Amino acid sequence: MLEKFSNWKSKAERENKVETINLENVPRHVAIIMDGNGRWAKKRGLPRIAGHREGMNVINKIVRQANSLGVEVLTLYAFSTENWKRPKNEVDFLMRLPERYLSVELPKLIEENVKVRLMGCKDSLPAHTIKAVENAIEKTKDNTGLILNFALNYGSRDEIVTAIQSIAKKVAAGQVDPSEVTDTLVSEHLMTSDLRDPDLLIRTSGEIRLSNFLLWQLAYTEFWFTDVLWPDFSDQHFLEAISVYQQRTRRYGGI
Ligand code: V07
Repeated sequence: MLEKFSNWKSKAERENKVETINLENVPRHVAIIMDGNGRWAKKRGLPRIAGHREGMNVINKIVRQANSLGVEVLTLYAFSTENWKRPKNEVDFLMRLPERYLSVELPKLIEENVKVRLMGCKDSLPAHTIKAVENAIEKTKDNTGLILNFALNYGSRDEIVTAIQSIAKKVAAGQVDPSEVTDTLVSEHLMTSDLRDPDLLIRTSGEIRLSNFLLWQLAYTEFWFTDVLWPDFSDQHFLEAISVYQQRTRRYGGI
């Protein structure tokens, strides 16, 4: 798979690829499962955390590219509720990444009109992590460009359970009739209530599963899987994903 992309690295070819993108039919919400960081490190005899660091560096160029293509929302799966099971040193390192990322990138995100958002259960996140992210949310709240939505301590079944509990309370209190529990009402109780459903899901590193990510929201989404490991993911791969998305959706008239 890597060989397949290696000949795309020349500037001319890259520009050629950009030309094949129809700017009228860019997916409005792209969600990414950024997988393969540990494997990338292992292949090089490096500790897993080196892979996470490298993976973090890839985010910038994808954010910039998504923003310039006119993508409205980019949702990145940074940490799942299952990731707590990893070794403590790895979890501690991961929990420092939002601060590290934002200490360098926040000024640029502000400048580029990007709006930072957080999706997930804040309860068990360290205070230093929440503080850094909330600062970024506050500083970018009036930005009108790309919404950069980080899924941190996110799990889709938990999200759906919480939504059901909250609806059930309203039903029990007589505020909602069971017949009023609809697709729309459920969507309104999810963490993504004010975002459209993803148009395109990308998962790197060859795993073909959802791993408890946005189960409800991905009902009609186009999926694009690649063997490329997240630290090796490039602008070219992102364009390839969008190009495939466009080929698949063209027959529906770009709706
Ligand atoms: C994390 C780097 C990317 C690859 C996937 C796992 C490791 C950026 C953030 C982040 C999160 C929130 C925020 C700003 C940045 C991040 C974690 C892991 C836990 F507001 N990368 N990254 N957070 N990785």
